[in-house]
Amino acid sequence: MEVLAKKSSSDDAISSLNGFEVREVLADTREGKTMALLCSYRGRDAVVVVSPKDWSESSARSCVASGVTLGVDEQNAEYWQFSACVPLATKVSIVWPATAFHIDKWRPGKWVCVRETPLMYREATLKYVGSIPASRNAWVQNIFDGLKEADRVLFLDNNVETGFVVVPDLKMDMSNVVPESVYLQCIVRDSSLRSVRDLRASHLPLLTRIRDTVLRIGREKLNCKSSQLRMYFHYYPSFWWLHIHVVHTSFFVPGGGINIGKAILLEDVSQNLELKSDYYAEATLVTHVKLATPHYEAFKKANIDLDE
Ligand code: M7G
Repeated sequence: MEVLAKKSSSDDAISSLNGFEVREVLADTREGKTMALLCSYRGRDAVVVVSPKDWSESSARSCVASGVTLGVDEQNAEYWQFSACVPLATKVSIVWPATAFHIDKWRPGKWVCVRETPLMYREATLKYVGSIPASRNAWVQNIFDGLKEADRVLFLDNNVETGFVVVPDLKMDMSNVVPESVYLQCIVRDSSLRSVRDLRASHLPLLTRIRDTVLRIGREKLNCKSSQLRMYFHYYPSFWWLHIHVVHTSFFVPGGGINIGKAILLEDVSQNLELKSDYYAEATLVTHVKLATPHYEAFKKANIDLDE
């Protein structure tokens, strides 16, 4: 596990955007108020994701209170139009050094539907998953080892078989925690569980305990009712270490994270496992994959025609 743990040294610490040079706009999702920029920083690639934190009554009030300089765009009788540069609280997420995996995640591309049979899973997906470097999951190991995000952890049970951690997702704005901003990750301790494909009826007690624990944390610590929290797996996930997304029903999830063919509700998974222990080992799962990514290439390599 030592190999996985990755800590940034103080030399690597990023404390300002000085030195970041924008090379390309990777994604422009105005709907989600997010821009992803490919930058160079100290000779290496960086993905910088910028999104305004909030546009609310208090931001409008502080805009007026700031006494900001106004340049007249247009004036007609008593009607005045201005452009102004107002300071806007902004969430900045940086991946540095960024690999092709991080850059491709943001770059727009074409997606194809995959009707994944168990055979396709074995021949293509598992081979792709086997090729992912262990370092991709370093951030998860760091959380379990208490090296990172320790002060944010809401629940931790380190039991190797039955444990899990509940922690705010990177997408959650921690500077303004209201029920509507709740986005948590619940990650199981057992790293041999990679996705829903690995789940069997024997995992039902774990899933039930996760559900009960998360709903209790929601109620007691985050002021969320059970009816306001959606819990779901991704298939395919980006990180193949089994985790459950826990998201408030009013949270705008960017990047299609709650699309059909991607999100599978925890409750649905539990019911299917109750009906058939190997449901997720045997089922054809309909999902999608982005063209020209290593996962897509694994299907090509296995001579599987995706009819794109
Ligand atoms: P996923 O289903 O594997 O992929 O979810 P997705 O990114 O396509 O949804 C992984 C989830 O983990 C995402 O919601 C990420 O925002 C979240 N996440 C990723 N990283 C690297 C971290 C991290 O370092 N800390 C926390 N707390 N969450 C992370």
